[in-house]
Amino acid sequence: SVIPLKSRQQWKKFAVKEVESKDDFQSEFVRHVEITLGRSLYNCDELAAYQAAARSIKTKLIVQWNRTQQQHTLSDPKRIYYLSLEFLMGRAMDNALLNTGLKDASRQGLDEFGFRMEDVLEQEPDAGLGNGGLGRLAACFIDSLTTSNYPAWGYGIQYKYGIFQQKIVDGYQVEQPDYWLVYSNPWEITRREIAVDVMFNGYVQRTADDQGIVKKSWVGGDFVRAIAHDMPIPGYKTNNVNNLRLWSSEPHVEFDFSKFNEGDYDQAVREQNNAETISSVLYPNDNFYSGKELRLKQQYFWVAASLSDIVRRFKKTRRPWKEFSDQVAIQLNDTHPTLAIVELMRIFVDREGLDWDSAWAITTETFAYTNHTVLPEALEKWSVDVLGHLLPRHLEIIYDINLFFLQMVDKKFPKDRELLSRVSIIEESSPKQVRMAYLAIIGSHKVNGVAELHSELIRTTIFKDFVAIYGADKFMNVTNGITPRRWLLQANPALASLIAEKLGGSYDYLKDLGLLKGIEKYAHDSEFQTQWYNIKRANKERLAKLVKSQSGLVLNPDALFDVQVKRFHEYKRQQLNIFGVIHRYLELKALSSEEKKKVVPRVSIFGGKSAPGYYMAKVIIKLINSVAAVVNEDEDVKGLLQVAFVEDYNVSKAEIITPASDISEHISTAGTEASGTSNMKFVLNGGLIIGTVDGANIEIAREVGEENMFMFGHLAEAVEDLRFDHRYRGVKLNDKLQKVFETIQSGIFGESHIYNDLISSIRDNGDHYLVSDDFDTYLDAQRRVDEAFVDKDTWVSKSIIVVANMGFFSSDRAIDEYAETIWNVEPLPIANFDE
Ligand code: T68
Repeated sequence: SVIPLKSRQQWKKFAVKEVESKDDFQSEFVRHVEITLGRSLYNCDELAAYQAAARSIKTKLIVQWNRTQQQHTLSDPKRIYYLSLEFLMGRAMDNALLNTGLKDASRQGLDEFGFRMEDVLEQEPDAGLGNGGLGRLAACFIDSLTTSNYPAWGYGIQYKYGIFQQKIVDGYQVEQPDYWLVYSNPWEITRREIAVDVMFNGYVQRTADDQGIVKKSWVGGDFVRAIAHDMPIPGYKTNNVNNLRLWSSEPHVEFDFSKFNEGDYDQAVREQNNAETISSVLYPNDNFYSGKELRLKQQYFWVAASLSDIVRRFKKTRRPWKEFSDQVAIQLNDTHPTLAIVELMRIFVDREGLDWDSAWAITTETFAYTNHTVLPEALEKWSVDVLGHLLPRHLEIIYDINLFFLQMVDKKFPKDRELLSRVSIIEESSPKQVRMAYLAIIGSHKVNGVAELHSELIRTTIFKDFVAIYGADKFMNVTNGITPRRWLLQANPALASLIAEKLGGSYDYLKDLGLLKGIEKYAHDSEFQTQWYNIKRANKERLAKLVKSQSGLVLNPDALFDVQVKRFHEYKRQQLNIFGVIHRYLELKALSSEEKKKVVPRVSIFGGKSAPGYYMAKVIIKLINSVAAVVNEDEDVKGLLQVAFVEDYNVSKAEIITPASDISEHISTAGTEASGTSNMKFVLNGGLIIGTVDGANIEIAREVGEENMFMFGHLAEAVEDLRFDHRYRGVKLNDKLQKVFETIQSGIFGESHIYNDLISSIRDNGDHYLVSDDFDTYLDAQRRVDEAFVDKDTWVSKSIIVVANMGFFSSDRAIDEYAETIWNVEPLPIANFDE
């Protein structure tokens, strides 16, 4: 499969020319319009322009991708494999242009052909292969892995339908399918030759060898084929191009003609459809586990294909198995890929003939697990029956892992039966369940949380017993981060440029975010403040344009923009925010016209999706939209209060919304938001935060200074007692919240029965998320926000100071921490060499 040495010179004469200049770009562009798309200059619309431009840029990426992979093959470094069921990539084009330095050349090129870059970029559908923070974290991490020159692969699923598109109809969320591949994906290479056959069902066969040793093998099941789709991942100013490999499912045999000829057409088609169903849709739940069999099928399908690929790559090096974990680090993004631990044991023991103990030692050295939540309803547990039916051999291996683990525990803590039942991988309930988080811990050498408080909480609550068993060193923290390339340079080019100017004309800070500190000394420089303010103001206008195009609502860009955009969840407490808005509305209506003159105008902006089956979250969305309808039409509060709901919040809308906030809300019940990452994005763009003492808010406050944050609410330590109080003494509503509830019940926001369950969940059913407990201090924090906003100079100086101190929250820092403390890998820069 290799071109012979003597032919290589000839080959190189025709080496693909990299796209570097405007002319290169235009030449590739025309070729793609005419040859790839079969169109002409008489028939080239913006969509065609996007598709041709994307393919032209991809040319450069692929050349570098090939070079990177070739060098990795030669130097054979340890590779990082990031297994994530979600990669919330958003759009690829602007990111690729900025990373490769082709933006100006291609802008000019497009311009000369009569296209505006902005319009062409708009043609790209978001790659919405994720729900929220977890999926976006994977996208930021793969960006940082590449930019920092780590040899890394992402593995995921190429869902045919990404996260649904949200429409708001009569104030309610309506879901529509997100068929993002309609015009195919110009960024990927489909490699039909890289196909893995994945088995399901079947049974375990036992055969004895000459010495009477029983060998087990899994046989007799049905096959589904996994096909590789590769997305080249460019880094910022580096030749390193990593790979994101996404699998799609297909029937194993194209079509069962025997069934077809027997006249069983339906059955033949059904089998075809069943196979394709596996990769057809992303499950739309965030922080919630639903236990559907198809989801388990997705997990094994993806895990089996990815591990087969990883093991095949290792085998090509002809190294002994004991070197596997020196060459391979596999990071489990949550428990979704936990079956990989079991699959690797099956490969080692059943197929490669390793003894159990050696196999186990290598396996645990290979894997590490990241936990993203302590919410009990989000922890994965698969029914033993379902798992055993789908994956009979894997269930046996899980039982063996559990047996050896419990024996070890029993040795360490003799006769503690309670402990054994608490930590057993198998929950002895009916039906019996496999606790995936426990399996992930036992099969990994490191377990990490995603912010300091969260990592402390997993050590002291849900995984406490495992700390006693393994010692505290196995459990660590790596605070999340975000990529400053997408979330500053791409989302806010004007601010990125102003900062570069102040830092001596260099964009180096985008790779070394600590350098931001250098702008702090200009925080009180009035010319700099004006430039800073004007950029924020322009970003607010850009957001106002988006809102107007969606709903017709015209926002006042001089008002304080107060933003809460994230998935809808009771723990994230959008209800607290909207109750606060209703309170503000009532107060404003009671003011005299003299008093109104002193009010700080405010625009409350919401956005986010609810899981389609999450009733309470959907009620909250309806309430927000209904409040918006009333407030925006009320002459009494005109110019003082507006409420906007941005439909279909996604990555590309986040790029417009994030740079436009004055204040953003991160107001989860303390101890529930593992980290949050949008908090970091807003602050990096000069927005201040109103937030609870939760997740990464705490570390942000430490870095940027508490005096520059608006913190409120009960602490995590208090939560349990407050809930206990609610249960036994009932919930006390203060007058203001009581008044808000009465207003809702008066029917001015639509028939009051719509909101009965929302109100009762707080007033009558224990207020699990402590809305009543935090309402007063929330209003007080909002009052402090209003007061601070009046003094423009101080506000802008705070905005500058917080940005200057955000260096820690780059995902480059997070990835370096993983590399050093978990994976034990070093960067490997790619020379711009030829062979
Ligand atoms: C988020 N988790 C955390 N889960 O909520 C957030 N869940 O605090 C954290 O910053 C982020 O992870 C990154 O660490 C999620 O986004 C999910 O989306 C999810 C998806 C499937 C099943 C369960």
